[in-house]
Amino acid sequence: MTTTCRRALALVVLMVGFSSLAAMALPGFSDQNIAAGNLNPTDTILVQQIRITRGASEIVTLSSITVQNLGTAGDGDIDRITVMDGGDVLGETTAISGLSSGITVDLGGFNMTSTTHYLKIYVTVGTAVDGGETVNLRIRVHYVSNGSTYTSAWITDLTGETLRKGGFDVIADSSPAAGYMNPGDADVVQITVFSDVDANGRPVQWQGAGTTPAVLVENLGTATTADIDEIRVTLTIGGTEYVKAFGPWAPTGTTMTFLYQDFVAAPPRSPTTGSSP
Ligand SMILES: [Ca+2]
Ligand SMILES: [Ca+2]
Ligand SMILES: [Ca+2]
Repeated sequence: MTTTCRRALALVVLMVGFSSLAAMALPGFSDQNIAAGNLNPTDTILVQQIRITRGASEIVTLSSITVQNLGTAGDGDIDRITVMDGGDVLGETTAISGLSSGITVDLGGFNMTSTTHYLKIYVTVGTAVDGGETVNLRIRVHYVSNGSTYTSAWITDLTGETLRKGGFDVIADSSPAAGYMNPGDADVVQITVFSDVDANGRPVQWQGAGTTPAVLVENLGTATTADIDEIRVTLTIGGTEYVKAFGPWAPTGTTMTFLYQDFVAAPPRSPTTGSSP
């Protein structure tokens, strides 16, 4: 190779380098790691937030986003996807079919007036969830920068969310270990913790006086009404105990039903209305 040839090669490499520097001026996208937790039917919850930054002299318009769910929640589990900037809705869709492979939400040509914006992605949960389905979104942004169109790389939600069927999101057994009971003995045989742990900020409220059961107790063992004399059920809600005092174990079949008024004489709360707790 001659000296002239080497100079020509060096020049080509240098020009490629300049070209790469120009490309680095495009906007930056980063996931903000929203960990919403459990989502219940009818909830509209922020699940992903993306920080977008542009250069001070760069003119950027956001055209649309592609949204894909990498989790297991299907078309019937999510009713709506909404994209917001601050308190403004930039776009939304109820055409959820195809979410597992990617759907488009039109942002109407949103002009980035600030150098930093936060795209907020909300999902509205449907009413037919089984519970346990997962939402783990990833987004790519289609935009115009200084007159040229671009598509960002995929931006994946760093923490996914889980759909729960509503009401109590976690039910855990913390019963004492199995033991023996003799005639005349009374002891705690079961402790179960029902928790409302979700992103909707609404408490589970128990049904007021009426015929709707508050608690069902079923004996899955072989002891009959001749073997079990009495039962007592204690509900502890927010540190307050509501007690059904000792009374005869009198199941219908295997199951005994306790009503609200078995625990409280005067309702401390109105019955639940509205969306899922
Ligand atoms: Ca998330
Ligand atoms: Ca709940
Ligand atoms: Ca709740």
